[in-house]
Amino acid sequence: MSLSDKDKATVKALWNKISSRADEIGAEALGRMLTVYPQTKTYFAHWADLSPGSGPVKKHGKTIMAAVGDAVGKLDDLVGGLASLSELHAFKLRVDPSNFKILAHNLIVVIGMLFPGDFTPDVHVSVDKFFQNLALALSEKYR
Ligand code: HNI
Repeated sequence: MSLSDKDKATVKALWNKISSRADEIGAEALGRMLTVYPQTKTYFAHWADLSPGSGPVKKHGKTIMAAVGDAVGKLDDLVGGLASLSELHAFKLRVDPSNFKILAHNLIVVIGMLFPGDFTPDVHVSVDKFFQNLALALSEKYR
């Protein structure tokens, strides 16, 4: 389901509130994904430490959230905006696209956890749609 103008405005407003803690959100979500969905660890086997709060988890959490912030600026064309990142995950990293939804889920959990007052049901709906569309855009180059 594509994002309505209201969804886009809601996502942008939320991002303005949470972006100063983006690194923390990314690290927490990535650490949780690797712990709760251990099948995702296979892609990061070359890291020295995959446990929550480790150096590589913090560093990559920051990288992921920079890309999420970039996507917030491209809500009108997520497929085009994320094309090269999709290509990288499809052909170089060979990440099964089902994992994008798993990370999206963890990001939503962490945003709700760190910003309980802002994460109303309406915001939850728009943010969920955003991450589902982001996951879909990242999956675009697989076929
Ligand atoms: Ni992902 C590298 C963004 C989901 C596995 N990933 C990146 C990079 C960005 C990025 C940015 C760095 C690219 C570069 O070096 O040019 N990844 C994102 C985003 C999402 C996502 C925005 C979804 C929200 N990636 C996932 C998932 C997995 C994944 C779900 C696997 C479970 N990504 C990787 C791996 C790398 C990676 C593996 C290389 C990391 C490294 O350190 O070698």
